[in-house]
Formats: sequence, structure tokens, C-alpha cells
Amino acid sequence: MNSVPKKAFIFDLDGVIVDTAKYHYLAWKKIADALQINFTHEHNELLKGVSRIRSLDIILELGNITATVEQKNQWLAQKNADYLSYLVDMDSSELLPGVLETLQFLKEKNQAIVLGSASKNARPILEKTGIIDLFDAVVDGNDVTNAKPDPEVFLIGAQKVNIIPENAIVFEDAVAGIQAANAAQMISVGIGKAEILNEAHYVFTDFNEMGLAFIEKLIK
Ligand code: B16
Ligand code: MG
Repeated sequence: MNSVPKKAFIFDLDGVIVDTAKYHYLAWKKIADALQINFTHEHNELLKGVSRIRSLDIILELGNITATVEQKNQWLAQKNADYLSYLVDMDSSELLPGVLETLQFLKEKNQAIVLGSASKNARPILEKTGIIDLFDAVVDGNDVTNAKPDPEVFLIGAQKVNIIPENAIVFEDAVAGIQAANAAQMISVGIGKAEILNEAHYVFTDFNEMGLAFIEKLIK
């Protein structure tokens, strides 16, 4: 008899599965340029894992600009339309190193695979990259009221596959996401730089560096 409980492996999207930060940057840059706000790649780091509306507020704060709700809605719509235009040709070649192998390995091992993302565009991205069928549950920006570092997105994700938080593992590239995973009492695995993601239980540059042996250890 197998006494090992099934676990939930929860993946963030942007920065973990695909590198869409570059497209978010290009789309926000157009809005910032039009408003004469200096918006650099370093500023873009502040937007990782952050909701669309909060991202706009951060950019407006950089330029000391106050705006009406109508203006903000217009910029949000413009930004998203531009962002989506960069995703038109997206395919599996945009999957980050080792992601597909990791997902397939988890599937073979009969583990629950969950998406936990702040993005409202998560589903089309999973479809375009050809991996949506590997997911047992998808929780995205349309499903949550409280943004990361609030644990809501990951707690809903684990609940959807009937796994208790203690048996869930979260892969995240953003500090707020690591904090959300820790607040949910889950195991947090940072994808990126150890000096930035220092609150994570483990950190790897990417899934290739992590290796399947590490995943196997998490399953046991
Ligand atoms: P959208 P994640 C986040 O996705 C991005 O990191 C963040 O930069 C973006 O603003 C947010 O999604 C909202 O995205 O405009 O597509 O709804 O990292 O939580 O997967
Ligand atoms: Mg992310």
C-alpha cells in the first residue's frame, strides 16, 4: 500500500513557466512614454507578480501622476490590448528551461498540478504553449480578490485539488509570491536569484538546475 500522500505542485506563470515580463515591459513602456514617465527595466522588476491595476498605480507613482478612474481604465485596456498583441505568435518554444520535463514527470508520478497566477491572461498562455491539459486546476487573476503576498491564490489552488496546504509546493519568481506561499504554510521554491528570493525554502535558477531528483524528493 502506498502511504505517501499525493501532493499539489503549484506553478506561478510569468517568470516560472514563461518569460512574459519582457512583453509586460514593452506594453507598460508605451503607456509610460506617452505620459513622459521614465520607466526602466529596473522599475519593471517592481511589477513582477503584481496585479495589473497595482502595476499601473506603481508607474503613475513613479511619474507623480494622479488620474481619474476613467483615465486609468483606458490605460489598463490599452496596455492589455498591446500586451496581447505580443502573445499572438506564442508557442511551446517560449516555455522556460526544464518546465515541460518537470510537468510531464509530475504527471507520470500522478501528482496534482495547479496554476497559481496573478495574470488574467493565464489560460490563453497555457493554451498557446500547449500545456493546459497537464493542469488539474487553474487559479488566476480572475479568481482572486486578494493579490499576492496574500495566500488566497495558492490556498484556492490546493483546495481545488483537495490537498492540504502542508502537502503543497509552490514555484515562484516574485518576492510577493514566495511570501504568499509561506503565509499559506506551503513549501516555497524560488525560481531566480537567491539574494532576491531569500525568504524561499529553496531557490534554483531554473527547473534544469533544480533537476527531477529534487522533485522526486518533494513527492516522498
Ligand atoms: P495580467 P504571475 C503576473 O503574473 C505578472 O508577474 C505581473 O507582472 C502582471 O502584472 C500580473 O500577472 C497581471 O497580469 O495583466 O496578464 O492580468 O507572475 O502571477 O503569473
Ligand atoms: Mg511570476
